[in-house]
Amino acid sequence: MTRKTDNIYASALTEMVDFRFDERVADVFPDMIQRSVPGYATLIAGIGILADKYAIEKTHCYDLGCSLGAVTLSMRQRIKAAHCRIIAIDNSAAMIERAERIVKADNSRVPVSLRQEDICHSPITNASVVVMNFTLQFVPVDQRNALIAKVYAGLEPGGVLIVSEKLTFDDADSAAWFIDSHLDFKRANGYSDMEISQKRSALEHVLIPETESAHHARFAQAGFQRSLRWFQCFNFASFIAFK
Ligand code: GEK
Repeated sequence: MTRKTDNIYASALTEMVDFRFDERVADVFPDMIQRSVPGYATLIAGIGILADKYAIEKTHCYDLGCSLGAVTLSMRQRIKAAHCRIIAIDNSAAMIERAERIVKADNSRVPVSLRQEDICHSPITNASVVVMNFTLQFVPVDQRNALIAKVYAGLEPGGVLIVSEKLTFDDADSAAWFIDSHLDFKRANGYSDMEISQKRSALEHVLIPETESAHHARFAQAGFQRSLRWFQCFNFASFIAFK
């Protein structure tokens, strides 16, 4: 499949509207996420390995905010536990339509259910692995505690939650260094300064990053016994929390 180039913010926009996961974004998504999220491919592969490590026979593995299903496919191709089902959820119709075609074209054994739903309202049951790969950052901040608490309640003992997020930093010097380095990463991947700045404005009220300590505190508050940062590349990190 040829990868369409993301040039959504390449020409000057007269009016700035908040970023949405619509048809235009879904069409260029693989290119957009690869060029914007440092370490994305490594993360996807790593999540497949972790899913295989923690998947328990006859349980559900969730991909919350699945977009085109990259995490779903990685988990599907790795999980060896018997009779697992992957439940992949996104509230964008454009993403789910495309994810259905992509998952159909993959012939791995683990069954997949795709659902167009708001993850804040989705039931989480009988789960051994729950993944939110760059999704929590788009959930309104005042709904995040309830969502993580719901995931905790839906996990079986021994189950894990994997959360990848863009991070912010309490100390202004560190924050500036990471933002600047991420800009260098995007420039190195061919984004112009205008594209970077227009995308930043579009995301300003939509993607709300938090600090690493805020994530660990939320996991602990929900009841998780331990959480670790297992991956970081520039200001993008992934955590695993253990029930
Ligand atoms: C990947 N995990 O390729 N309910 C359901 N879906 C949501 C919600 C919500 N409340 N809020 C946002 N989304 C993917 C990448 S992208 C990250 C995830 C990014 C969905 C939204 O529609 C989008 O598809 C996804 O979460 C976030 O590993 O673009 O930076």
